[in-house]
Amino acid sequence: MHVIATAGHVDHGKSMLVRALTGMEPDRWEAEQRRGMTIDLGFAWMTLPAGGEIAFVDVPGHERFVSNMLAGAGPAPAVMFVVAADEGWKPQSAEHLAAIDALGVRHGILAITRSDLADPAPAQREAALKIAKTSLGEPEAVAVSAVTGQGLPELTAALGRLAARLPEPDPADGVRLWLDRVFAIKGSGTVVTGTLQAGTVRAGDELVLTPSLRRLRIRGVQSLGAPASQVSGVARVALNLRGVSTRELSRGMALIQPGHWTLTGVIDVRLAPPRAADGRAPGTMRLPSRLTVHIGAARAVARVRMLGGQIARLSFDHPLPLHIGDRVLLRDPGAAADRAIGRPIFGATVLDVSPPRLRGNGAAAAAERELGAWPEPPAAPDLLRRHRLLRASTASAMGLRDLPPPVSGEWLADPEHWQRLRQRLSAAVAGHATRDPLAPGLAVDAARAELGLPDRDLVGALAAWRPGGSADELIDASGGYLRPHSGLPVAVAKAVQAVLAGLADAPFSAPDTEQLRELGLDARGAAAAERAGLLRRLPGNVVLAPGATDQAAEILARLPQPFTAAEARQALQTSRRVVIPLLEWLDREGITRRLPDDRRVMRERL
Ligand SMILES: Nc1nc2c(ncn2[C@@H]2O[C@H](COP(=O)(O)OP(=O)(O)OP(=O)(O)O)[C@@H](O)[C@H]2O)c(=O)[nH]1
Ligand SMILES: [Mg+2]
Repeated sequence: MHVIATAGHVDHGKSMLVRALTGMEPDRWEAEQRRGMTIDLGFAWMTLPAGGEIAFVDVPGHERFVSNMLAGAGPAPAVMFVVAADEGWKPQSAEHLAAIDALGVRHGILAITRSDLADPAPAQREAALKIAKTSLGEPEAVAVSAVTGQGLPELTAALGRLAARLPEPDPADGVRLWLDRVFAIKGSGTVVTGTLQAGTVRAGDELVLTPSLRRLRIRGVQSLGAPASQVSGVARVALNLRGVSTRELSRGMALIQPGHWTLTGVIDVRLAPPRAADGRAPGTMRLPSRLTVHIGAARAVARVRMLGGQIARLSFDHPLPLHIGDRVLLRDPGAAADRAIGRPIFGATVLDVSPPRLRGNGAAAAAERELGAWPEPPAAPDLLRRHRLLRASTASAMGLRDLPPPVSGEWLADPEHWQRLRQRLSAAVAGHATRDPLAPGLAVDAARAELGLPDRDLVGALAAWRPGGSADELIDASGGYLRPHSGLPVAVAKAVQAVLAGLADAPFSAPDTEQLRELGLDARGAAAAERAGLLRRLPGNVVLAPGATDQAAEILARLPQPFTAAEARQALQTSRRVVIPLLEWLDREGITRRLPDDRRVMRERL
């Protein structure tokens, strides 16, 4: 199925043309029929000769009902633009075209109606010139008369060609159904309708209503008046909802598939110049501080903050379910209508649905510089550069696709930021090890806090990440601590940490062979640890922290000289088993000197 919205000035024959094509009455209200004027959206559909259906969303042309027009055109992927042969281009022709351009609609058809009343050529020429400057480009044009039937077969054929060109959205996409009608049916309860742009709705599915975030179950699905077990976009759909009354629902609310959308009250956008209006090139655009923003069938009041150039930050009076890349329409309903172009209308592309707060001087200008350089639509790498770290689920809900592989669990990282974080972590770990070599390492939670990371798992992932550079950047992590890489097998490194932890408070109480075995450090492991500079080994299976010998020398230097081995043992609060090899090592290193009576003096004191 295809959905096409009508557009065009009041009384130019939109509804009558839809009626002629479909045999259905789009003006549903008694008041509409009495006044011969469309007030609200109308719905009718036809079957193409080649098969397939076109559902029309017929909009009002009167300037008082532009809001209703936008609710109908907003979610429609294509438009049937109507200009009356006898009246030609009129203010709402211009206003509707500006809206279609602002919405970025690329597919359409130009119908020159009431061709029985005047030569359609001048109206067609003028309309084609105006339309050519917009997103619609050069649509097929057909002259018709709903009264005589002239041109209707040609229009039907052209609609078939248009339908064949329309892109097929992904039925697996997340559902966002903008409600455009809400009513009750005796016996089945509450029904809502809308233009489903993509994704699939099924009876039994649960959707989330925005902005209340209430979960609602679909009791039944209908499309074009017939029940269906499921319908994929693009389609007109009617959903029978369970457990909700019509009073709680209104046009502009949306039913969304949970997890697929970001409900946001603040967005950053790039404004598109209003080409349809006058073709003037934009500099820095000037906008009023309050505008009405339209998307789908919704509208909200937006506060506008220009960040510079064509980049603006919009804050809504109520949140909307949006994706990056969504196109929104902005207008100033209070502005005096320009005679030629109606009220000004702007299109804008959503660049960010959860923009960071702008803190301090220059933040707006910096944001403008960054966002101004983004492609349209922006992609995952652009958003990651701005947000640095994003959960994959958050990125999907933002509407990003082709996500890079996560750095840890759900986390995606900007590559440059990740590299910087890794450097900061290396520095923090190395710094900690130098300041406190006897400690088991930098605690993971301390590292998380120091780097301002949102998740402690990221610390482990950073530590394990191998930057392209040299091996001395490697970090060992175990037991909740980070240390500069020792090159030791994990088990040995762990045992060494346990030994060093035991020595932290009593640096000369070296564990004995039995204790070493219990801690899991054998002679080979100890030798490797010594080579890695993590331990000092002395004869007799004595292991100490690397700094222990210096520490011993300091303590011994404070003793009355010369001193005996027993005095040294007392001063160091250790045993003969440790003090004898320690003194012999100090002798060999030339730090102490052994006298003939077996006492020792510090060399410097000699
Ligand atoms: N002669 C002639 N009159 C037409 C034709 N199409 C529409 N009309 C007349 O034009 C008037 C307006 O037609 P509508 O179809 O209601 O126009 P509309 O564009 O839907 O108007 P709004 O919905 O109010 O914007 C009616 O009086 C129709 O009879 C046509 O092809 N030929
Ligand atoms: Mg009408």
